[in-house]
Amino acid sequence: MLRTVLLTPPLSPEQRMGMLAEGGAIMPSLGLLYIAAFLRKEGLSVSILDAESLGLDTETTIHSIAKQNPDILGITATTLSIISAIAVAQKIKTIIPHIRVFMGGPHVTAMPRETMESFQDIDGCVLGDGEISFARIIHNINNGLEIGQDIDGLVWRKGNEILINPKKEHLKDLDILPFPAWDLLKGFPEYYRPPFHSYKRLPVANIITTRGCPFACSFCDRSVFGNKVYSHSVEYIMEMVEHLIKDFGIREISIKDDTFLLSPERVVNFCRQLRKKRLDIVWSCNSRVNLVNDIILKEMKSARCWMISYGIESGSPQMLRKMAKGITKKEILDALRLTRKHGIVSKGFFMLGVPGETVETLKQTQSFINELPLDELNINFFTPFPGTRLFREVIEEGFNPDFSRMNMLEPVYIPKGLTEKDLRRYQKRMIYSFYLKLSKIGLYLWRASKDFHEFKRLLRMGKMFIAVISSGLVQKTRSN
Ligand code: B12
Ligand code: SF4
Repeated sequence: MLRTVLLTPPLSPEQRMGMLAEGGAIMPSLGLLYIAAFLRKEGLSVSILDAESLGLDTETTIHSIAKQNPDILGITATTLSIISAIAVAQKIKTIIPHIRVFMGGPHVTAMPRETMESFQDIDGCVLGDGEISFARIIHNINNGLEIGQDIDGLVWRKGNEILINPKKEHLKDLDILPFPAWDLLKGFPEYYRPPFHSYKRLPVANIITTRGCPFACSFCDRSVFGNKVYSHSVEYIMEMVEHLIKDFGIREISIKDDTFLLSPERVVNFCRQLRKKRLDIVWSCNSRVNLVNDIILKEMKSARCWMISYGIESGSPQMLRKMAKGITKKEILDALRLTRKHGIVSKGFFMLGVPGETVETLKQTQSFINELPLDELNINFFTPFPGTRLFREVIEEGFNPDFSRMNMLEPVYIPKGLTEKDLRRYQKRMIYSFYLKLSKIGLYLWRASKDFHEFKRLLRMGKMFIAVISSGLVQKTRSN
């Protein structure tokens, strides 16, 4: 039987998280876990090498793959990891010449032809969700058929030609998928954790309950799942959570959906099921500010949701329009007030340096941040990812992307009239003026005195903050 290895490419914590490397996330790729589970269900032989999380370098990664002598290598790649992914593909082919290398994930879904044209060692790129297409590719190879025959969403080679089978449709019924194959991950769950400030209790598992996002923020890469939303049923999610608790001892869930709160009925049902089953689990999720209200937040709080991360992005209405966020400053304020009223921690994601940003708009963001009843702050730099509207815009302006720096902590794009120093200076000011306030410190101490897990979380934050201040630089991470 053909053997397949699924790989996250090597990427050092410094490349991913800059100076916050030590407290950065070590999270498995759910994409690969879903694919592995699906291949296994199809009777195929598969293993996972999470080189990124294991902290392997390219050489050790190649050695580990070669030891397994696979016939097929499937690599997941973001824009940040594409260069590393290609390095592995090139080297492994010199050691196992018959191996077929396929890639999937956000970067190649956005730039398949360019990737295939530039790198001959890649046999194919799978567009969008990969479970069914990848299983079919392997069956085709097994049966001696052309690899691209009848495969939806595959870019492949036929002789010297690159052929594109467009992605016609996404997987609609997510419940046909077996649960992600966490059991194939070496060291799960002990070895894995979200960034230092984003969990209360270990071990944590990240899960996805929906795929797709109907909104169209101009900086956001939604190439993989598109703008239609497909969901797992609440029954599926409950079973998956119970499986995580029972088989892996998971005590916290980090819900990574783009828009978990899109369907209020579904969220309320989820919260009620969690309560009814009395599962010992706390959880957090991401949301847009215009998807919360009193009723939803009350349900979430009573189902032990402890943190919501909101994409706020800017305090300048002009920048919010440029980002096509579709939210107003009033909606932001209302959402944060309500979140605080219900005793849920709020984290705000901000993004500096979108085209059109000026000192004036940066100042607006800074003063807005200080007005907000917000508990935590994540400030990143705008990064033009392929597949986004703003990527096309800045490429036309002459922007030359260096993918290996695109971790959102490096200001890779500098808007006209600003300098890198300006962006870093405002980032630093915003973070300092936000955290170093007596009222904020008082709030943290009060919360810490009520909850031991919150105390430990705030201690981790405090330690990291002091480390960052003492090194004189401030950079923050973004998890969505
Ligand atoms: C959770 C998450 C993280 C977690 C965990 C990452 C991980 N290992 O999955 C952490 C916090 C570590 C993280 C870090 C980063 N992330 Co992130 N992350 C996400 C998020 C919210 C969910 C990922 C997920 O679980 N998706 C669900 C699974 C089922 O989908 P999937 O992984 O895409 O896999 C499917 C397909 O892509 C395809 N597929 C994927 N790989 C392969 C491989 C093969 C061989 C095949 C055939 C198919 C295939 O099939 C899979 C199953 O259908 C996504 C947004 C999103 N909605 O996906 C952003 C997202 C992936 N992250 C993004 C970014 C920018 C980053 C960071 C650079 C910055 C940051 N935010 O910290 C770093 C980079 C880390 C890296 N390794 O390169 C961008 C990537 C854009 C781009 N073009 O690169 C996204 C798309 C968010 C966005 N819209 O901008 N991230
Ligand atoms: S930023 Fe969030 S809401 Fe906007 S398009 Fe991306 S996933 Fe959707």
